[in-house]
Amino acid sequence: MQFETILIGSEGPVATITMNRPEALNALSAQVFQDLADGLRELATDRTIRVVVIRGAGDRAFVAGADIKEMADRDETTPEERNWTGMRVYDQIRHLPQPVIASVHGYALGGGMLLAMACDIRIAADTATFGYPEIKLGIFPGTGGTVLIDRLIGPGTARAICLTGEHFPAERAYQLGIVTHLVPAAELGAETARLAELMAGYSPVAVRELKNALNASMEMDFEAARAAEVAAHARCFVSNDRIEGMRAFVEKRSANFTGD
Ligand code: CO8
Repeated sequence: MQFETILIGSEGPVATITMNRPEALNALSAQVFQDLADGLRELATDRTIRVVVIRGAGDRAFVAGADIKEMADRDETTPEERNWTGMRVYDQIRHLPQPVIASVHGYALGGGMLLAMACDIRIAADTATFGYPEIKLGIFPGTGGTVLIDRLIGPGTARAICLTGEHFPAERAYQLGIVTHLVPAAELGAETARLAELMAGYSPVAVRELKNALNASMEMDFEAARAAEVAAHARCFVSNDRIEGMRAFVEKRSANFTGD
């Protein structure tokens, strides 16, 4: 797959998306959103890929937010459309059938922190820096940014992060749940690979349906989410992978999941 602003490569069942505008700290331009949408669409239907990793090129940033220079130059007549376009890309990540790992080093700011939060697993180097600085630009975190942080870490601290715009270190992001795994910077690649390999060994059916249930919990009310969980679990239970997983346990061997 060839794109202007991102690189997508794979090693066995693990695909890696590299945000590739290091000269702009991997800022999210309209072209980046377009490339991500196209790349994710292809990955979603690729049965050989079982885990997706998102990382930033260069040594300074995961992603330093939306492209401010592009936004500054724009006489914005369709801000709502731009918001929805970005939001749909974050939704694509949350709804991708494969688990998505954000492997974060350097700056993860604004839309970059949101990109990480849209991923299922967020592993960060202890030297990484987070924040929602949008308020300093005369806007606030759009493209679903207020809603996702609120659901993820709770309204009190979410409000403070949005309103102060202050940067905070990876350790704080870990305490808040913005980051799920924190490692010394030198171990980021190895720990990302370990987690990817671990999840690549699980049933693609179970992983997909688990994500459906977790997304339903985030997006629906209590009863509707529980009904969606029951339906997702039932689809998982009738899979060949479920039979294989349980047989393998009984026969004291590792399971060989095929995704059927
Ligand atoms: N957009 C465009 N270019 C950027 C961005 C960005 N977000 N961040 C950094 N760059 C560029 C710089 O302009 C600079 O380029 P150049 O060398 O050509 O001047 C290069 O990257 C290196 O950056 P700095 O020289 O600034 O490096 P510093 O070490 O001095 O500072 C910082 C690093 C602190 C990360 C600083 O670059 C910074 O504050 N960046 C902006 C962070 C930010 O405010 N992010 C939020 C953006 S808004 C957003 O994400 C949500 C918008 C919602 C969209 C809704 C659509 C309607």
